[in-house]
Amino acid sequence: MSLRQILIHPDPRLKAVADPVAEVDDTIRRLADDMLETMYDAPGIGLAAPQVGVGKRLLVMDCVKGEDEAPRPLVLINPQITWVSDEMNTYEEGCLSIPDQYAEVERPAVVDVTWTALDGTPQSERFDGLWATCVQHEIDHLDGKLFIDYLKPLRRQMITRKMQKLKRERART
Ligand code: K1U
Ligand code: ZN
Repeated sequence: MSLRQILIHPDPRLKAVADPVAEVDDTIRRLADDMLETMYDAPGIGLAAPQVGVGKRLLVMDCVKGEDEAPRPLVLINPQITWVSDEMNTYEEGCLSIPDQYAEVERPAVVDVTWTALDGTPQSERFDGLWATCVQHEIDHLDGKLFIDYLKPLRRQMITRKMQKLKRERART
């Protein structure tokens, strides 16, 4: 397993719609392993393949909160939201591709998701709470959408400028 570099916004690879995974092979299994390691190292609760520069529809997440609770790493290949609740939930979201910036985003509180697992079997689950917020945030990444796209243009511009400055500073060091 190895750590992958997380792309920082703005980057055209974060705006592209990712391609479906045609076959779960060794390349995909290694990508999933690397992404889980990268997510835990960051640390984060989710990570989508475009964030590490791979335009495939694959995401990982683990929203287990307490230290005393067992980790629950999930790998979702070709995930699809099949149902959303009318009830909405607002959560202060962050993003590993937009470091140190947080904003409230409103999304459906409960979602049903289907996907293919690493062993190739079809899966489905109803997610709520932070899991529901996270899976929607990550599926947005697969569609080239960032949480700042839900904000008013001025706020989005301010955050984008901060990220451009951060990238210039990082390139100098
Ligand atoms: O997609 C990403 O960039 C990962 C992102 C996921 C996410 C966070 C909050 C709401 C929705 C989706 C993160 O993991 S940001 C880091 C973070 O939230 C966190 C880090 C350490 C402990 C707990 C949370
Ligand atoms: Zn994100």
